[in-house]
Amino acid sequence: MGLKIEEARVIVCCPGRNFVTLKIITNEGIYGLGDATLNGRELSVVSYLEDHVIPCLIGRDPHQIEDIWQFLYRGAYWRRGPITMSAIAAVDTALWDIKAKAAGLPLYQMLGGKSRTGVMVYGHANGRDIEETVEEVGRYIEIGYQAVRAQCGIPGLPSTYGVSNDKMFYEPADADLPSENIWSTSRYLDHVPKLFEKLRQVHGWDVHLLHDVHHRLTPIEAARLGQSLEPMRLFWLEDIVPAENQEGFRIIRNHTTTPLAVGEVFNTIWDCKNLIEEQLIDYIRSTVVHAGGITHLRRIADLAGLYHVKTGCHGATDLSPVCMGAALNFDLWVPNFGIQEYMRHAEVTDEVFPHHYYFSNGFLHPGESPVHGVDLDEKLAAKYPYQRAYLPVTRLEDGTMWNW
Ligand code: GCO
Ligand code: MG
Repeated sequence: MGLKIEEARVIVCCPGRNFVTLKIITNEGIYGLGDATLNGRELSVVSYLEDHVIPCLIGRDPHQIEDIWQFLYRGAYWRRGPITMSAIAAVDTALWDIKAKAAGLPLYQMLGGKSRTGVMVYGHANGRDIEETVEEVGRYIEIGYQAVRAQCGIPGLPSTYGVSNDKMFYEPADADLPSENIWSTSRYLDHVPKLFEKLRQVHGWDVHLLHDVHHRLTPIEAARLGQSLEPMRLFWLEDIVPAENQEGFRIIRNHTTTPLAVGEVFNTIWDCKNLIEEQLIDYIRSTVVHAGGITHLRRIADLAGLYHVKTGCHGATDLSPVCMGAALNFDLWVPNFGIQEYMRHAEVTDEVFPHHYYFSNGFLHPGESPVHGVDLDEKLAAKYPYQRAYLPVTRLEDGTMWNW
């Protein structure tokens, strides 16, 4: 009779933070898991899956990954967008998981095998001021990281993106209603170069340093920041402007050789087509859960490869271990791999999502188990029900709404 999708359900839990997981179960008992977490908008994806996707899956052959992907994307008429693409990603990831399980192979083998021995990751160091941030970068280097993202408090601003009390874990979705951050571009642009000068003085040139601007600048301001950081040789400068206007990157590119990374909020290849084809960026940040799963991310990576753009998948804690497991298999295979973000999950998250991937000497390894290597303990998950949590919003010092 062959393999058939018999049942699919969505599991929402909050072990430390909210996660949405799709479980697809087949008539032969093999099941697959896919991450569908969209930070601050979790329940919209749940509804999309339960009300509009799952009814179409029952009875299908789970091996037909491409056809099911096309059915959910092309067949929906209303295409793209973060809710739709996260839902499609969850289905796609779960189906790849099933295919790998049925074959008895690790997922990276299904994609074409290993292109490298491990996946270089970067960690998140942050501090309230330069001194504390320099110390935190040192801690990451000590535990083996070869690449570290550095974020620092800005004098005169009460809070800043990326700076938290817990140094190994950062969760920005911190309130029942959006909290408000205050932003000043001039204070920021004056401070950040001082941080990286100090980091190079203290930690030298062997460590890769990264920084996330989190969509706060305009192209010409971004160009100035890129220029001022050139002597500090960053691995990348991330999300330097909001990227709806892909052409805006030409201004930045014309002024600086600091490498640019963008794309964690992109959902499809159309969001980065011009950026890639015009070689306006160096790293594409899209990842499995928000960009339509492995099937679509592979298309983005292949396009990027033609234009010397490497991958740098998003890996914040709001992406569940299921996404991380799938991303690591993808990273191990993808020929134009750059780096993988790795923000450690809370212990309780790891307990709910037992997994085979492990960190060693600055690299993550997906493990050799068949499938993507991540499971979900449903009984334990049930002990952590959903809690509404919003990402913050940002205002300028005069009260104007700005990009968070
Ligand atoms: C990153 C990201 C995250 C996002 C978060 C929002 O580079 O890791 O910018 O920190 O803010 O994923 O949900
Ligand atoms: Mg980012």
